Amino acid sequence: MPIDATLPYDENNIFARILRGDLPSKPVYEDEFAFAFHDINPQAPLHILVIPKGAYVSWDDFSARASDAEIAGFIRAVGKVARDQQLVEPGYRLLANIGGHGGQEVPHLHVHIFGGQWLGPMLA
Ligand code: IU
Repeated sequence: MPIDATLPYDENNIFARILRGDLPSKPVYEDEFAFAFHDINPQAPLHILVIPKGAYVSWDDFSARASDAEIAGFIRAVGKVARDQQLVEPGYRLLANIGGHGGQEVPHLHVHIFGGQWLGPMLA
């Protein structure tokens, strides 16, 4: 069920619990600003989620409230994961679903990284 991205941040959402270490994940990368882990239901041979460590629901929330350091750190982390996973030369796709029309399911901002094969003109 897609979320309402205008709701306040829920400290008990599933990605907040993963960040706290209360729930397991398959980590790929972590630094001061971001955490990356394998999607539990991969839609491509490589499907990684990158999340900011701060409590942000959506891209709008993040861009409005996060510090410049958090925003830069998060964007750098997405790029670093793609480089570390050898995705730059073959190419890859970034996606952020936001709110109801975007089909966002988890109310903690996340960027999907898809790769490992030709992804077609657009994901369904
Ligand atoms: P969305 O952009 O909010 O629609 O994507 C949520 C993603 O989180 C989706 O691809 C799920 O497979 C993924 N996911 C996960 O990796 N681990 C979980 O425990 C849950 C969802 I719930």
